[in-house]
Amino acid sequence: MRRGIGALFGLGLALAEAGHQVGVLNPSSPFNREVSWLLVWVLVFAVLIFGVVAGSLAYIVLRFRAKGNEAGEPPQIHGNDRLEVVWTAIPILIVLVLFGLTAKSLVQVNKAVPGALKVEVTGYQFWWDFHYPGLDLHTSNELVLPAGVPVELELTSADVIHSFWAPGLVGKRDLIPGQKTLLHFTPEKPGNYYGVCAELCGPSHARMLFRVLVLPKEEFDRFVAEAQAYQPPVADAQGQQVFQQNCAACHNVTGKKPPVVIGPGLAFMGNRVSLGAGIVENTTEELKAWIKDPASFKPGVKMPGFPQLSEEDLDALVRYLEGLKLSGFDFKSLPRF
Ligand code: HEC
Ligand SMILES: [Cu+2]
Repeated sequence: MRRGIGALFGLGLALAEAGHQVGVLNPSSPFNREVSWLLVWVLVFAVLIFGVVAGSLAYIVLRFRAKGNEAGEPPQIHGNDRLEVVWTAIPILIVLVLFGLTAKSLVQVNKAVPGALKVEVTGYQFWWDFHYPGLDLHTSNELVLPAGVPVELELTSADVIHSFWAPGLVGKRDLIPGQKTLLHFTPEKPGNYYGVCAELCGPSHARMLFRVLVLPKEEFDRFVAEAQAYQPPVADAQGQQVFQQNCAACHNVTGKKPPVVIGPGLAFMGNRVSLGAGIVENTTEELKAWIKDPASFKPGVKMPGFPQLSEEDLDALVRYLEGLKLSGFDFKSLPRF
């Protein structure tokens, strides 16, 4: 039964992107376990109330139906104090119980964990920026986290209100300009988790996705160590030149947060599983198509297209971008949630 309901809930998200399995009743973090436990309680009461209401209705319809031989109206009944007190008191009791359980869960999931890994998340129309202040590390659109380690996200927005939601890991939290909100959770299972913006934020709101790549702790530590010592490789000198001339004003490739953020950091482009804020797989064809005309992927996108680049320049540029990577990591093979 749990699975059946989980499947129903997951259906909308499954339609949004086939291949990712997220289910409210198939939780893979303590946060989601807390929420799914609450959901079970709400369902229990909902089914109970439905049973009582639908059952009484069926009983009354059958018991008091016209039998065919009565003339005129049957005897009329006006009010029943005892019944009315009962049907007022019971719902109040149910609401109080649900309120208590919810309050307990709210306290539970919002508790700060000392020593949590801190990540600053900034929302932009229509992409996500991630900065790890304690690690001097910066990524965009793909949040890399260690499994089994508590995380504290500090969320804000550079423009309008967005909302961070990775259904397989944690509930939604708004990103509000000029304000910082916190979100605590602990990812448990390594995987490639699907994320979305859950607050209407402009023409490409529905295409403002992201990924959370949860790695085994040792792999994450290796990723951080190598990212900190990162010297962006130059796989193609001509490509690097094209990049400097056309792209470097908006995109940083160092893996550190630049003083001014305009576009996503592209430091680990060759390791990326997705492109365009999580909307398509990171392949050579998609990357070329994106650079030529990002607006065909995302209406209202804040990146100009580069249809004027020669095929040769574009090939060189893409070779350069795909060479921007840390070797020995295969994020594409992570299980999808
Ligand atoms: C005016 C600033 C600007 C310039 C110039 C620019 N970009 Fe972008 N770029 C952006 C913004 C903003 C985004 C985020 C778009 C979105 O997803 O909504 C982006 C996204 C991207 C992405 C997808 C990144 C991801 O995390 O999924 C790639 C790849 C990219 N740009 C490559 C390039 C290349 C290559 C050039 C040069 C030919 C270039 N950009 C020039 C602003 C710029
Ligand atoms: Cu948004």
